[in-house]
Amino acid sequence: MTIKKILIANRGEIALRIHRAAHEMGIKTVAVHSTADEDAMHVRLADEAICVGPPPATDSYLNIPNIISAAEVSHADAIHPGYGFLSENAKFAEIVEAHGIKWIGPKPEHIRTMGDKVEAKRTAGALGIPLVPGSPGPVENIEDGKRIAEEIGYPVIVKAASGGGGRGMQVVESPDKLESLMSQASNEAKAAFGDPTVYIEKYLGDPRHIEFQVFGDGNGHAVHLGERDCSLQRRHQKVLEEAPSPVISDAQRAEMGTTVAKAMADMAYRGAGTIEFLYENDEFYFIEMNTRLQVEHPVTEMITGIDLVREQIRVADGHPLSFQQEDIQFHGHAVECRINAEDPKNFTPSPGKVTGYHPAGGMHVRVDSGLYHGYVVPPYYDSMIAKLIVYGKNREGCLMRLRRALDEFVIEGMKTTIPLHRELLDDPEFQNGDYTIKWLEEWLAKNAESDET
Ligand code: MV4
Repeated sequence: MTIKKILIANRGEIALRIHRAAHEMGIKTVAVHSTADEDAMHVRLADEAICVGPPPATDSYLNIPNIISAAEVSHADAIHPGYGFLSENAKFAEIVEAHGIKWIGPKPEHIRTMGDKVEAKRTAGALGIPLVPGSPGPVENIEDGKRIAEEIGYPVIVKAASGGGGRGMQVVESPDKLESLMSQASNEAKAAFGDPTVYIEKYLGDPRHIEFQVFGDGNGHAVHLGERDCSLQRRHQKVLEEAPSPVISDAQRAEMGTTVAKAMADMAYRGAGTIEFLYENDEFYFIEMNTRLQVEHPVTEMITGIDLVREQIRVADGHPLSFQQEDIQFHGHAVECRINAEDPKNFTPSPGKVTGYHPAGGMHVRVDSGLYHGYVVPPYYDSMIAKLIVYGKNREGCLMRLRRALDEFVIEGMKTTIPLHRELLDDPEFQNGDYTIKWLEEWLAKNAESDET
């Protein structure tokens, strides 16, 4: 036991987030970086930094041999993958462990199971988590598909078993369209993931996306840390997340939270995880589980006071959870705005040099970002450059503080989505928490129209 040095296999704000948790525990950090990231803040902060390849992520942040070599030469005794990149690569997790390096993440078998959406549903269902009605397994052929779709009733949705991010998904309104849309979904799945396997679900027309944070010690103890409402998305990219959800009661939270925590205990889940649901007409329907720390984890940290990254490191080091379910209390409200280097009107990327920088601050305001004055945002990676997370005693107070924080946040030298968040805050429907997964795209279309006229 006792991790002394962590290699952080990531970049940007999440690499900083992990570095901070490690240093607060007296643990040294090793940064890895591409040649495009030599001047990045995660490289500057870390105790050591090792270049793992050229700018394209496939050659650097996804380069398993180079990252393992970096861990060996730096004598790191653990690897934290952050989110994205190698974080849900079961093979990588196995390789890390085979090298005697601690994997700060879930057991590889659980990463693998949840990576297959059909297996994930089967597992969740067996553990008592409510599912979207649908095929019990992969749909092998069109006869199979027709029969299942009739059973559950149209409209249905065809999804890729290896999917995620909405690729290889087709909504089918009527039986006559099933055959062509099913083969389209299967072909897209084959092209995108190398796996043509598809499954069918009842299509929910206007749900919210609500996810539960879970945490396990890997030995049969697990807790939940409440939900996050992530319904505000554009093209399957989350834009703003909040906790708690404006529509979930304390009783609903306790009930579904208990169900998911029990499920994680039963599977002896280790580390941080997220159980994703669609929520419609007061019912939860499981769709997927993410076996990683998520971008939006800070809103959960804000309302619980729990440091999720510290806990990930502790559990990976063989410690029991530092809290039990009854120790976890929910206080107030938190919102996260994802700030991207993009044109707020058309979302085209806008990387460039930071010529002016003044992050928001003050009470209950958190900025997770690798930006600094003079930094050049490289064009090769995700366009998210900062997260602004704000806490308030209640949702209204939180939104008032968020408005103030957005008004003082200055990033010069590139276009950012700060103005978009500022406009969103002034919308009465958003203020009322009256939104579903379709709401943001409709709001954006409506705003684009009114800009033209
Ligand atoms: C659905 C759905 C409606 N009904 N499943 C999109 C990404 C993938 N992870 C799950 N997705 C959806 N699954 C059923 N049975 C609608 C979506 C969906 C969506 C889900 C969450 C957040 C935003 C979304 C935007 C469009 C579609």
